[in-house]
Amino acid sequence: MADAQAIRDELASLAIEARDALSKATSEDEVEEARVRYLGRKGRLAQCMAAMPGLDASERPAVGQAANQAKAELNTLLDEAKQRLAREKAKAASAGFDPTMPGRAPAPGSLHPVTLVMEELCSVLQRLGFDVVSGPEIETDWHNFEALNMPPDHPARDMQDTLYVTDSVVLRTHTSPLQIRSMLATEPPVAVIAPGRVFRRDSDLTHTPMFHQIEGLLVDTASSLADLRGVLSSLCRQLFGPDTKLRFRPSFFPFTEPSVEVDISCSICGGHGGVGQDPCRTCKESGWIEILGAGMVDPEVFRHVGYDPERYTGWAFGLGIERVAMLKYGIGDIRMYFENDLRFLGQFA
Ligand code: FA5
Repeated sequence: MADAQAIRDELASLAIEARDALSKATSEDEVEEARVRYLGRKGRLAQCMAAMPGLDASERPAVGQAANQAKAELNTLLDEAKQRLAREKAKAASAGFDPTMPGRAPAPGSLHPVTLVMEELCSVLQRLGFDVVSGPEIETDWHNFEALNMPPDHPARDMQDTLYVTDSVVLRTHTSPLQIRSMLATEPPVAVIAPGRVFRRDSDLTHTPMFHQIEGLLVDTASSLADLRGVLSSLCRQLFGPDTKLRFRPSFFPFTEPSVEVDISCSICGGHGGVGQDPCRTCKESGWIEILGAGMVDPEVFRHVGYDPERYTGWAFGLGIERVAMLKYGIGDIRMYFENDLRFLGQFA
């Protein structure tokens, strides 16, 4: 038979000890330790409860009530100790606050060099009167190739291999499909530019599988290559300085006739082919660097979009933005633009 008085004494003394321990606790760990010791499954209160069935039936209600009171008191003591510690912690944190210290500013981000050059190109061309248009990066084969005179099996497709989403839908390989979309959407005169991302199966020092182009298209009744030259000269001088020279070389694109490739004098060596005694690696000592393809819109392309080739003439150009950014900032490896190294990207703010 258990001793009711002994249980009562134990309940009283565990309450006194718990009060003492919790009022002195200086950490959450110490509070938890006290909880386990007094209120835990094998703690002192649980031991008192375990002894209850051995009591005389007449004594059980009173001892049970005393045990419940002790339990309620222990819970209150635990809550108070936790609240006290939380208050002390908050006070300590605010005690270290110095309102005269400079704030911790978040590191400011900066625009990507490709974005900077794209915005500069767009703003110069918009001032010359071109409207900015955009179109899908996942493009139909017809807009990307066929309407631009590249039927299936045309050899020019080899230079622009890409991912096929279906047999007739591709990741666009250039911004030239925007020529087609713009002409289908409106009657001449047309003067648009189309900046955007394009995709090809390319990868080396000067080629990435994803890159950016800006397309330019002008169509009216009397446009000529001389106008194109004027627009491009003004664009390049704004970008690379007033002494920049322009060179047109004959080339071939299936959707322009005649076609040209446009070089600018090398901004690294000033067009001399070398810097002091050193040969210029950027232009491979030629003094010139290719930045875009261009030409007069092929009459066959006009037929595809329902324009009368007897009435209208037009020219178009497509410029690689990473290439221009490499020249402008003197970057030797195009892949650096896409490695996301903040030490590199932070230099273009
Ligand atoms: C074209 O893409 C034609 N659509 C351009 C054009 C438009 C011609 C309108 C006539 C009329 P090309 O494949 O040469 O042409 O690419 C144009 C420019 O994109 C190149 O001069 C180069 O600067 C850039 N370029 C091409 N491939 C890559 C690549 N993989 N990575 C980075 N830049 C590239």
